[in-house]
Amino acid sequence: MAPQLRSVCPYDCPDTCGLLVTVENGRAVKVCGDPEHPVTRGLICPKMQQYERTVHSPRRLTTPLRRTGPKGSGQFAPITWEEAILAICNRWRALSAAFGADCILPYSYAGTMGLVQRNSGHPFFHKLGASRLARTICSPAKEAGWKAVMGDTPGLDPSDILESDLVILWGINAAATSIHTLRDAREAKKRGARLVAIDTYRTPTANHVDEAILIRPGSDGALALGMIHVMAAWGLLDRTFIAQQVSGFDELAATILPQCTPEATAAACGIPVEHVERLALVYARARAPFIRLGSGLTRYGNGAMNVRCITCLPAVVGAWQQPGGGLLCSTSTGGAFPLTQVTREDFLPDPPPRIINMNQLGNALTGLAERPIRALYVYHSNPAAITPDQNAVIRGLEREDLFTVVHERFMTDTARYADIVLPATSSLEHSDLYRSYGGYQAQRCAAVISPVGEAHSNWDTFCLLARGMGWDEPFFRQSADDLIDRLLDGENSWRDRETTDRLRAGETVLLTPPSSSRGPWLTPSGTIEIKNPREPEPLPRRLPTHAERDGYPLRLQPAVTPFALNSGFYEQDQLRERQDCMALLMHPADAAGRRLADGAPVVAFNSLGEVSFTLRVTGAVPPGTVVTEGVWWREFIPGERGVNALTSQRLTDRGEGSTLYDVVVEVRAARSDATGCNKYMTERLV
Ligand SMILES: Nc1nc2c(c(=O)[nH]1)N[C@H]1C(S)=C(S)[C@@H](COP(=O)(O)OP(=O)(O)OC[C@H]3O[C@@H](n4cnc5c(=O)[nH]c(N)nc54)[C@H](O)[C@@H]3O)O[C@H]1N2
Ligand SMILES: Nc1nc2c(c(=O)[nH]1)N[C@H]1C(S)=C(S)[C@@H](COP(=O)(O)OP(=O)(O)OC[C@H]3O[C@@H](n4cnc5c(=O)[nH]c(N)nc54)[C@H](O)[C@@H]3O)O[C@H]1N2
Ligand code: SF4
Ligand SMILES: [Mo]
Repeated sequence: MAPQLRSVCPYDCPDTCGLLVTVENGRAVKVCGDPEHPVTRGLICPKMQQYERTVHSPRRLTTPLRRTGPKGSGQFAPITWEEAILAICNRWRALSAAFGADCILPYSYAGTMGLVQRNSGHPFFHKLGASRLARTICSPAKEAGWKAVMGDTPGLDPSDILESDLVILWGINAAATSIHTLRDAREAKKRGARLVAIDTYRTPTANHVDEAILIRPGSDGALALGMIHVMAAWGLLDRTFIAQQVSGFDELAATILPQCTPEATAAACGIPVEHVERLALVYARARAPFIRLGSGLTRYGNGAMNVRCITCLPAVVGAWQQPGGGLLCSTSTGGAFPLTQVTREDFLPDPPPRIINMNQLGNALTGLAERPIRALYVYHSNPAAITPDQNAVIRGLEREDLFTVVHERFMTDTARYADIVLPATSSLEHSDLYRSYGGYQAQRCAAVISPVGEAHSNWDTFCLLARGMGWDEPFFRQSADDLIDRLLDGENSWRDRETTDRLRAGETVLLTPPSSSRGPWLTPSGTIEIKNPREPEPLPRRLPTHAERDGYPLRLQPAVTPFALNSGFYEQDQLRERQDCMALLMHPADAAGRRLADGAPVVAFNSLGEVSFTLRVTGAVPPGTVVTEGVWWREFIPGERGVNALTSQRLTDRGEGSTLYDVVVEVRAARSDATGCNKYMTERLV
């Protein structure tokens, strides 16, 4: 029988599922969930059920390539690795000598979440003296909002949901993005819990809950403060818990809460007054209310403040005292492994080079007149598709004088603009150590097949580049497994010797946070800080979003699809077909007002750009909001631009995060010659 080998899902997903891979004749032929995994217990999402189709896709890049046509044309010719490394290092040496090494910018994010492969560019670029990248596209505002109230208190164990009697899935599309959270929430429901979702449209998660509350984008802070107002007015707060463990409530009550009436809240959130009151009542009366907070609501100009307001809820009702009660943003297991052994901050020059915010790549490539970026190295990220303000990013990538290298598994929208493309391994072809950010599991895994074609892993590529630069540090002569060993050196308060030995042996382990998620609170005052004097805004309050000042009538939500992960998985035809085509979901009243019919080709536009979609008229979105799901590859969309041509480079209130959901647009019919469905669908129809 063909062997089944253990691996871990490498994608940017909180679940970090255990996998079993069947290998035949050196090829992965089947991938399924590992039933012995203590957390994920064999359940994996549709995206990964045919991972072998990604790994052995005919679209895989198998050799290095050199550009032969205009930038963006996708015309390339194969070259050898030696030629590629020589060309890159020669160019970087010349640029560094002429302009300083900080004219080189690395750009990476989360193609793989393994601790070694994900971070393996850091030591290289630190030593090179390249510009640094602030990797803040995902959810730093969530962390900032949590931290403002709870300090360094660790996140709850997600399995606490099972003991809750009220689970609120707040701004999280768990059916798509966290299937094990949904599994546990549904189990809690079977045991009698009520499930509520708070979102901006009816996502697939809404099918599993007792009540879906659809609010105006970015109004969550208002909703949370309104709930506190109602609970205070009705005498439903836990005054003893507040007196003993919370600071700043009285000031909140005196200065902020009076304006947060149910009427003002309902108006801000676009829901009836009774819904605000009912939610407050249900929350206050629950024995152990559990809030699972997603990231969608944090990607706004007021994102961190919204999280702060919501984080006050469990404090004012004392939910933290009950098993099953509380709030989970994410688990941060950063302390478990000495990551600086990989990132090597000590390689940085003194003074350290400038930092470029990844959300503002467009500005960095087009607007730094004095010290322009002259070389870009992209690895495990697809900025031409996923980064806000796509028009600015692409204008930058089109610059003839920008030397761009892309290390990738596929010919992505970004790779099309490269001068040199390097083929990357998939997770089945390299070793790594994985830890979850939605739970406490960690696991080491080795390659289960040889690299496809001439692909190299991120780490191996940086070792080749280090050699090409003529560096003789022993650090760059190690293997990925040597680095994993370093991450597992010694024990610490997260993992004792036995756990560490089991990790070394490739078993899944559960890390133990060194302190409790239910207090003592790891804040400077030792209390839950509703008032935080170290914040520019010491008290939570209602802040406006960016886009409400922009003057377009419809809120746009660039949401996720269950059948892709950011711009990943579009290489699998079957998954892409399940997404139909790049659609814009609109409420019937908004469509009627614009004389637009279901299936019509439409264009959404704002001051940043315009994007073609196929209209889907549906009651799943409330009036005033439009939704598109997925980050499509350019070759499968009706127009020239994807949804991020409409999103902006503006940052969150705290954390310098992206504001991808803080967008407004207007929508019109497309010119009559535009095709309504994507090219791919059209091809299928003819
Ligand atoms: N299938 C799939 N899984 C994924 C991903 C994917 O693309 N596809 N992406 C992965 C990544 S990188 C991440 S960060 C996570 C993100 O996973 P989640 O934390 O679930 O975040 P999002 O899907 O961005 O947003 C969650 C929900 O928030 C809603 N939302 C948007 N704005 C607001 C608001 O103002 N208020 C409220 N209450 N809700 C709002 C959106 O409609 C969406 O349904 O998922 C990961 N998993
Ligand atoms: N409109 C819109 N924009 C979004 C989002 C959204 O929901 N909507 N989500 C946002 C969020 S939350 C995030 S986190 C970002 C994600 O941004 P990215 O992390 O850039 O996301 P991906 O689209 O997954 O692109 C990762 C790329 O890495 C490649 N890859 C995978 N493994 C490896 C490897 O081992 N080595 C190398 N070299 N390459 C590898 C994959 O082929 C893929 O093309 O996007 C953000 N942008
Ligand atoms: S994407 Fe998430 S749910 Fe799907 S297999 Fe990977 S870790 Fe599990
Ligand atoms: Mo993300």
